[in-house]
Amino acid sequence: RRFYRVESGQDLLAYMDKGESANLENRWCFETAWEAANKVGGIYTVIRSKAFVSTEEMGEHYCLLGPYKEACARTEVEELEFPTNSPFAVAVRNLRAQGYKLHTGTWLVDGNPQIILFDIGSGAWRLDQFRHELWETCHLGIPHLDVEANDAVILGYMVAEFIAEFRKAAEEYSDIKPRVVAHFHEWQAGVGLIALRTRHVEVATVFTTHATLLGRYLCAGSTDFYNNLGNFNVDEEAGKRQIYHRYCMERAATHLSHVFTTVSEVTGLEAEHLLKRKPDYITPNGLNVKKFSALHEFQNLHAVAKEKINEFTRGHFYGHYDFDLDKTLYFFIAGRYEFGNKGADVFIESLARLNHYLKAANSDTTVVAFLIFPAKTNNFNVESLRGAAVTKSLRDTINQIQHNLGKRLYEICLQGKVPGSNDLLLKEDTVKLKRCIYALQRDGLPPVTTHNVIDDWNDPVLNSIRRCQMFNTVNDRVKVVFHPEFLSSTNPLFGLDYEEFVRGCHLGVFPSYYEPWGYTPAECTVMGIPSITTNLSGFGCFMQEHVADPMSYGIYIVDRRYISLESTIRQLAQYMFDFSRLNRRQRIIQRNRTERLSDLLDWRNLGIYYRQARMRALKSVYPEMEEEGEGMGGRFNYPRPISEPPSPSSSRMTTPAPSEHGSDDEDEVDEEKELQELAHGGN
Ligand code: G6P
Ligand code: 1S3
Repeated sequence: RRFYRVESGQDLLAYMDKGESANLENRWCFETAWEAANKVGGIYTVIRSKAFVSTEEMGEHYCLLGPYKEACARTEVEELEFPTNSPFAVAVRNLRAQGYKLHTGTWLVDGNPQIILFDIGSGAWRLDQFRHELWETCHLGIPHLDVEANDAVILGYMVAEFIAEFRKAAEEYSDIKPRVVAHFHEWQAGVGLIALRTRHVEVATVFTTHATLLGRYLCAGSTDFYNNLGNFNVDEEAGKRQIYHRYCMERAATHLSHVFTTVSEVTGLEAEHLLKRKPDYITPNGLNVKKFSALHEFQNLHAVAKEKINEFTRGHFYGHYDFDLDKTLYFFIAGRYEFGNKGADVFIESLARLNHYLKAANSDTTVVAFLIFPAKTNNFNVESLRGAAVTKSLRDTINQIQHNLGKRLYEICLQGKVPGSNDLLLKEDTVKLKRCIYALQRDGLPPVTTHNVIDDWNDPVLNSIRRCQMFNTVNDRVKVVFHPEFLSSTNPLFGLDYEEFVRGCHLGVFPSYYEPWGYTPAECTVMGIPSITTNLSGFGCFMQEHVADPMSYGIYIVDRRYISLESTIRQLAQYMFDFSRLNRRQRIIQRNRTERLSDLLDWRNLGIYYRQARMRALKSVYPEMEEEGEGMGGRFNYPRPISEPPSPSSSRMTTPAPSEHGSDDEDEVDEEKELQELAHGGN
C-alpha cells in the first residue's frame, strides 16, 4: 500500500482554545497585509481563508491590519469600536489623536477576526518624514513618482506606530509582560517590519513573501529562470526593470525579520538566490475546507453546475451545435492575466495537439476549453449575446407549446376522448418553432471570445489561438472560448460565479511556469475537480511530496523543469487526451478521490506552520518562552485512503466490468480496478 504523509506532528486543532492560552501568556498576534479586506489577488485568499483558524487559535488576541480600501471594506467590514479600556482602544485613540484615520471593526468572513484599516490619505502629510527616516536608517530611497511604493511607506509607518502604542498599552493592561508577534506579508506591508526593527520596538517579527518581485519580472520575460537562479546580478536586474527601490524594500524586510517564510520550496529556493536569505519555514497555503456530510453532495453540485455550462454552450455554439453534450468535457484555465507565467501559451499549444489526437482517433468526445483571464474589453460581443437570446427564445417557445399542449390533452381526456395526432402539435406551433429554428442559423463560426477585446491584434491569447488555428470549426473536436473577464453570478452569459463554474467543469488546467503556490488547482481539489499543475508550482511540488501517486487522485503534474518545452506540451496534450478517454464512471471515481485530498489542504492542518514560525520569532525576542515548537513538526504517515463507497451503502467488493458508456451509479464501483485502468490511460 502506498502512503502519503503530512509533515506535521499535530494539527492546529490542539491549540484551538479561542485564545485562552494566548490570554494566559499575554501573547498577541498582528497580521499585516495590503490585501486584508482588500481583494486584489492570492494574498487576499490566504488571509481570508486562514481567518477562521487564526481566531480559533488566538481569539481576540489576533488582529488584522491593512490599508482602508473603501470599495471592499464597505461591503466586508462591520465597523465597531474596541472596548474602551482594551490596549487596542488605547492605541487607536493615541493614533487618532495624531490625526490619523483608523477604521476598526470585524471582517465579515469565517472567524470574524478583528481588523484595523488605516486610511493612507490621513497619513500622507508625514510621507516626507517617513521617507527621510527610511533613508537615514536603511539608505532606502523611494522615488516620488511610485505612488504604490509611497503608499506602502505610509502604511508601514502607521502600522509600526500603532503596534508600538499597542505594546505600551498592553504593558499596563496586565502584570505579565506582553509578547507581541507582528507578521507581515509581501513587500507592500514590509515597511512596517522595517520601521519596527529600526525603531527598536520590542516585538517579534515574521516576514512572509508570496513571490519575489524580481522572480516574477524575470519569469515574465524569456529568461531561462530556474536554470540560472544562481547567476543573476540581482541589483542590476532590478535596476534594469526600474524596481530597484521596491526590491530593496523587500530585501530589507526579509533580512530584518526574526523569522522569514515563504509559501513553497520552489519559492524558497528563489528567495535564497534573489533575496539572499533561505526561509526559516515554508508556510504552505491552505483553504477553509468545508466538508459535506454526504460525499455524493459535491457530485450532485457538479451535475447542477454543469447543466448551467451546458446552457451557455448551447447558446454560444448555436448554428454549429452538432456535438453531444453528454460526450462533452469542460476544461478551463483561469487566473491573473500573465500569459507566460500562468502557462496559457503551453495550454493553447497543447489544445491544438489534443484536437489533432481526438480527430485522428475518430473520437466522438468534444472538449470545450475555457480561458478566463481579465483583459481590457468594451463589453460582451453581439454574437455571444445573440446566441444566448436565440436559444432562450427557443426554450421559451417550447415551454409555452408544452404548457398549452398539456392543457389541451387534459381537457380532451377529461371529456373521455383519446387525443389524436392533430391534437398534439398545432400548425401555429410548428410555425413558431420554424421561426426559432431559422433564427438559429448563422453565417460565421462560433466566436472564440465572448467579449470585444480592446487591442485584439496584440492580445497574446487571441494571437496564440490564431496561430494554432483553433477557430471552432465543425471539424474541431476541441473548441475554445476566451472569457476575458472574471466570472460573477450576474454574468448574463453564464449566470455562475467562479466557484460554481469550477464545480461544473471536468478538469482545471494550470501549466504555470511561475507559480509560488497556485490557489487555482488547490481550489479545484477541495471541490473534487481534477486538475493539471506543474512541478514548478508550489502546489504541484507539495502534492508530489505528500501524495504517493498524485495522478490516481486526479492531480496531474506536468514537467516544466527538467524537459524541453516541446516535451512539456506533448506531455500536457497526452494527459488531456488520456483524461478525455475516461468514461463517466471513471470520472466520478476520480472526482471522489480528488476530493479526499482536501484534508491535506485544510488550514486546520497547514496552519501549524504559521504557528511554528511565530513561536520561533517570539522565542528569539522573549527567550524565556517555552520552546513548544520543537516538540511539534514530527512526521507521520497517512495511509492512502482505501477505496470505499462515497456514501453509506451495502456496496459489494467487486462489480462487473463497466459498460462502455459507464453508469451513473457512484456507490457500486470497484475503485481499485477502475483506477488501475485510469493509471493506464483510460480505456
Ligand atoms: C455527478 C452526478 C451524476 C452525473 C455525473 C456526471 O457524479 O452525481 O449524476 O451523472 O456527475 O459526470 P460527468 O463527469 O459526466 O460530468
Ligand atoms: C501569489 O499571487 P500570484 O497569483 O500573483 O500569491 C499567492 C498566494 O500565496 C500564490 O498562490 C500565487 O502562486 C502567487 O502568484
